[in-house]
Amino acid sequence: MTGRVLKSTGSWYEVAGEDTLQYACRVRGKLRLEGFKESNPIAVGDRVAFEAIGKEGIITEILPRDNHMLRQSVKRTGHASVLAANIDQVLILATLRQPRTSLGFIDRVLVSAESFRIPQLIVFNKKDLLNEDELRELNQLSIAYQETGTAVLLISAAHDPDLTPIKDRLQNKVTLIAGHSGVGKSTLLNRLFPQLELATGAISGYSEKGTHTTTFAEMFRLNETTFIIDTPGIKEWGLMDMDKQEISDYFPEMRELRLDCKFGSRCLHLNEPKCAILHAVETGSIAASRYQSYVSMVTGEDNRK
Ligand SMILES: Nc1nc2c(ncn2[C@@H]2O[C@H](COP(=O)(O)OP(=O)(O)OP(=O)(O)O)[C@@H](O)[C@H]2O)c(=O)[nH]1
Ligand SMILES: [Mg+2]
Ligand SMILES: [Zn+2]
Repeated sequence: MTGRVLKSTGSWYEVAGEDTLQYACRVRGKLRLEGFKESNPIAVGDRVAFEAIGKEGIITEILPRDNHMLRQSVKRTGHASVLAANIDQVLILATLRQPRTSLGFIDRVLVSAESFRIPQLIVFNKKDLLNEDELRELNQLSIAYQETGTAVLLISAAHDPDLTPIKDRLQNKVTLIAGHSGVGKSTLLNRLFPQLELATGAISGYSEKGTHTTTFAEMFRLNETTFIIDTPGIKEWGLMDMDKQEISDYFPEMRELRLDCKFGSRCLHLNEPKCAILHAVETGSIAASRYQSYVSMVTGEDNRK
């Protein structure tokens, strides 16, 4: 039988079987897990073949992945673990306050998803906390992202009486929810699907930061064709395995323009002469903040605040 991994502890895996039942699985001893450079060979979202024995199972094969999202190891830089595999869309949950999400973070998640052509959706949460100036800032930001082709929603997960616009976008898909700790990922999921009863945490008044209420990624099957992956808050999103030359390909507003650069595909759009991207930044048709994110990715600087 085949199934999808909902949860992984490293030694056993919770698998949603194609028969709609759930199985606690172990990995067959001689299953070769070599050739994986990531620290976890089986990730949430993986499709696996397994032999069921009652409510338990033994995984005999990991089926090929359509895509995956990597998470940089906190302890060992240069190493990564697979956050989730076989995703249909990425929902970035962001906030201007409590905590403030950096634009660098948003753009890095967008670029990671775009490198697999995984559709993206940005949802700004906690709009109830914003004053008029901040709401104006948020509206401008939303317009800038919408102009690059990314869908944007403004919500208050805790207070909006009706969240159906966002619920509708999750139907019949596997959605990964990414965002800093404390932005309200689990709160949003509880509002949309009360049966989940996920733990949510308080924001510390002192640091305005969350305190990692969710500690590992977990996928939930909401119905036969709808899955959602809640993830632990991620502070910095690394870009693994990406060449400098390819990064502008993952900025939709740069993708076609870059063909007009004098140095063609060798142009990194930093200070080269007759660069079409630099020209578009000067005229304002590429947002300055997006270009700043691009530069920080190419030069390998830390995420901007
Ligand atoms: N004011 C306000 N607070 C909210 C809103 N949504 C969530 N919160 C609060 O933000 C805090 C953190 O919410 P969580 O859902 O635990 O955040 P999370 O993203 O799951 O955090 P981690 O699991 O640590 O990654 C809780 O105290 C929520 O009540 C909102 O729309 N408005
Ligand atoms: Mg959470
Ligand atoms: Zn260029």
